Amino acid sequence: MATETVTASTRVYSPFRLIASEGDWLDQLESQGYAVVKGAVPPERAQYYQQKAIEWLQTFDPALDPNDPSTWKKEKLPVQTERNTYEHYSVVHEKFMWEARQEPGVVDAFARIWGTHELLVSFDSLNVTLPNLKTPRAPWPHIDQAPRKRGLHCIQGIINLSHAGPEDGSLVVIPGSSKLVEEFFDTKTDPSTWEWRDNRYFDDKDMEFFTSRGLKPMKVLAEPGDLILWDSRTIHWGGEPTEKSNTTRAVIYAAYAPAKLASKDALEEKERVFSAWGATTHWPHDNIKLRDLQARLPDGTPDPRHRSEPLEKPEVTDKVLRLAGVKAY
Ligand SMILES: *[C@@H]1O[C@H](CO)[C@@H](O)[C@H](O)[C@H]1NC(C)=O
Ligand SMILES: *[C@@H]1O[C@H](CO)[C@@H](O)[C@H](O)[C@H]1NC(C)=O
Ligand SMILES: CC(=O)N[C@H]1CO[C@H](CO)[C@@H](O)[C@@H]1O
Repeated sequence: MATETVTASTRVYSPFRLIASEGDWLDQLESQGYAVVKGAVPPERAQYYQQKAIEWLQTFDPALDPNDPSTWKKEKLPVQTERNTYEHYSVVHEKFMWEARQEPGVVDAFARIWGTHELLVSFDSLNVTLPNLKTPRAPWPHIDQAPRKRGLHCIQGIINLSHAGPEDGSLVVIPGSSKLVEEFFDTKTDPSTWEWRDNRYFDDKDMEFFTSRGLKPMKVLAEPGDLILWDSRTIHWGGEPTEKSNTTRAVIYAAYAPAKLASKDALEEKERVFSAWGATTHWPHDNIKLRDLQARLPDGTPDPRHRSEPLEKPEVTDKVLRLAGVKAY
């Protein structure tokens, strides 16, 4: 993917297309912009990751019992992003996070998407949300691909570790929106406003373009071990649980892309991020930026509980180094 300096209207086209066969999840990913790969992670493994995620929270608050709401103290939990995810304290590189990223069923799903096992993985966050402990957030429709990038550039993934029923928090998508965003940008926006950032929010007026064409939001339901996939051009947001939900939502965000799509600069930056045990964006091969390593309290001061490395370091095998982009395939 070329990333040379361009004028405002220049578009970067991807040569990739999803090759699906009848009735397959790839079909749905292509036509609707999202899909669920059932049972990508065996149930006992999903339970193990979920347990490890809870244990990680308990290293901040040993009294935390996920089954006893009276023990949930928001102020004792590690600092979260405004999107309710954990990306500080090197959690992104905890051993269980890397084990999850290497789950054969997850890696194989992405290998089918891209037609190669020579993949890079994102260093993305963990979401563990205790029910009714967060203030509900209004929908925040967005895509994670720059308006200038055209065609398929990135598929995102959620390794779902908890039950996501109609009342629970889960990913909300606008099925079919991946097919319309380019037309939206071309007809409703000014190319000089297009940024390189792989992120674009849609306000109520923008959303009319999609709703007037019959598109509607849909919460993606999933069971522990399922892999939720979506095209970065699909409009989506993190859906809120209702008051009826009593499920602790646990998910790991992980996206994979062919190593050969990464530029030399992107690989160098990825190596830098990896050696700092840092987090990047949702993207595995491009849009690599070291996020602020330092956890900050709501008043902006550094969190004294800061950790500069994982509590349980991953086993740094060749496989891990290749997925991390540190070692070439
Ligand atoms: C994390 O999960 C919670 C609960 O479902 C949700 O409200 C939040 O938006 C999620 N974060 C992201 C980035 O999707
Ligand atoms: C959640 O709610 C369901 C239905 O009300 C109930 O059967 C289940 O035991 C509850 N689980 C927890 C962990 O509270
Ligand atoms: C902590 C957590 O999310 N637990 C849920 C995981 O998924 C199982 C099966 O759907 C639920 O029963 C748990 O409550």
